[in-house]
Amino acid sequence: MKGNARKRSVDFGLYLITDRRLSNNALAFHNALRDALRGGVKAVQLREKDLGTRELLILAVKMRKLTLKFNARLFINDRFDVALAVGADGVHLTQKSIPPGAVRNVVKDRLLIGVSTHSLKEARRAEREHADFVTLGPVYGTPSKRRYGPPVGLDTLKKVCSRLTIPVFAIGGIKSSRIQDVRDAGAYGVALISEIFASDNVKKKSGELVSMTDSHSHR
Ligand code: TZP
Repeated sequence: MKGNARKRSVDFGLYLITDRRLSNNALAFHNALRDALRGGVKAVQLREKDLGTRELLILAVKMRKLTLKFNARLFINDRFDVALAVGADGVHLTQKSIPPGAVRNVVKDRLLIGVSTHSLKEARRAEREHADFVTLGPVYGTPSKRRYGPPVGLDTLKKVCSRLTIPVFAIGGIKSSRIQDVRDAGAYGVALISEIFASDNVKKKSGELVSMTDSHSHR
C-alpha cells in the first residue's frame, strides 16, 4: 500500500485519554504520559478541548514523538485534520464532530476512527458509518457526571456489546476494580482518564491496567 494507506487494527485493550489539567504543569503532564507509556500503555487519545488549533498541533507533535518511541497508537479528539497533519494513527469523534462516514470518505484507511457513544442507537449508527470502534459510557458515575451525563450502566454496556461487531470500549468511572465486570459484560477494552492520570504512581498503575486488558496487545 502507498504512503500512509496501511491497514490499521484496534490492537489495544486499554485506551488512555488525556486531561492535562490533572497535572500541575506541562512538564508534569509530559512525564505522566511518559510514565504511562513506560508502564505499557499502547493507545492514547489527545483530548484537550480548550486548546486552539495551533496549540493543539504543537502538543500533538510532541505526543506523536513520545508515542512513537513506545510504539503506541495516537488518536486526536475530534480533529481529523490535526490527526493527519501529525501522522497520528486515528481520530476520535464525538456526537458533535463531523460524522464518521464523512470523515471516512476523506481519510480512507489512513486513520482509525473511534466514536464516543452513549446509547445503543448512537453506537449502531457509528458502526453503520464505518467507525472502527466505539467508546460507550459513562458506564459508571464519575465526578464529572455533569459533563458526561448520567451513567448508562452495565446492562446497556452488555446490550451494546452483544449487538455490535466492532470493538466497544467501556468508559466513565473505570477503575482496576471494575475491569472484570465490564469485560464480563462483553467490553473489548476500557477507556479511562483519572485512574491513570490521577494516580500517584502512574507507571505502576498503567502496568496493572495493561495486564488486566492486554489480550488485544500488538506487542
Ligand atoms: N466520556 C464519557 S465518561 C468520560 C468521557 C471522556 C470521562 C472518563 O473519565 P474517567 O476519569 O476515566 O472516569
